[in-house]
Amino acid sequence: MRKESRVILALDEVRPERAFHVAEQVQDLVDAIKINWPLVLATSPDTITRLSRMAPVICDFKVADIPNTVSLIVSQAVQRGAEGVIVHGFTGSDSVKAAVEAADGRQIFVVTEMSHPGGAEYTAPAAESLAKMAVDCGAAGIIAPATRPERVAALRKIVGDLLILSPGVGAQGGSASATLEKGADYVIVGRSIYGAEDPRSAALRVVNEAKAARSD
Ligand code: BMP
Repeated sequence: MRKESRVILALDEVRPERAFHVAEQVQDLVDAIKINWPLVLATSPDTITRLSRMAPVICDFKVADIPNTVSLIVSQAVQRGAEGVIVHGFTGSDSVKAAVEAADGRQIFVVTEMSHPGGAEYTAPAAESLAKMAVDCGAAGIIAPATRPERVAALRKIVGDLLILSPGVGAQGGSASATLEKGADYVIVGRSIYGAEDPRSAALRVVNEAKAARSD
């Protein structure tokens, strides 16, 4: 995955034409495009391949299953052009290891503490051990909440130089600069870019904020 703007677009737009239009508008500004079930279900799995011609694609399928099923899902995503796949970690280390093996050199990201209010109920108390497990299983990185930047800082201490991708900027109230300053490598931004009247200008605003926040 590129590491230039430090901004990843979460393309949860479900109108196919609009989704591809947004992707075209911002493909050179973002380091990756993250897609989730809404767009895949509204279009087809071929969307992974189509978008991968514009930017690296992360399949946010939050895979949570037994190792065999995890492996099948990750393989399908990678064969269609995904550079990365997001999985849950509460399934246990055998499932996460199966994801890493099936990724065949592509990147696996493990969800730790989720960004929404409910994320504080079950995922927050387990976040440190999920992060440690991500390291032990050979994952490329973790997902940590931009809505609670102090948690990004705490999880950074556990994951060392693994990548931290942080959703929750904009629509969920998180700030790109605060999250990057606390140690995230990338912020993930959805609605405030794809839902904007001018997605390119909206993306540029986040990219400029990210640039100003970075120390390197
Ligand atoms: P938005 O910027 O519109 O809130 O989108 C955030 C994106 O990140 C969504 O695709 C959501 O599924 C994802 N996400 C999140 O918001 N919080 C998490 O803890 C994990 C996620 O993957």
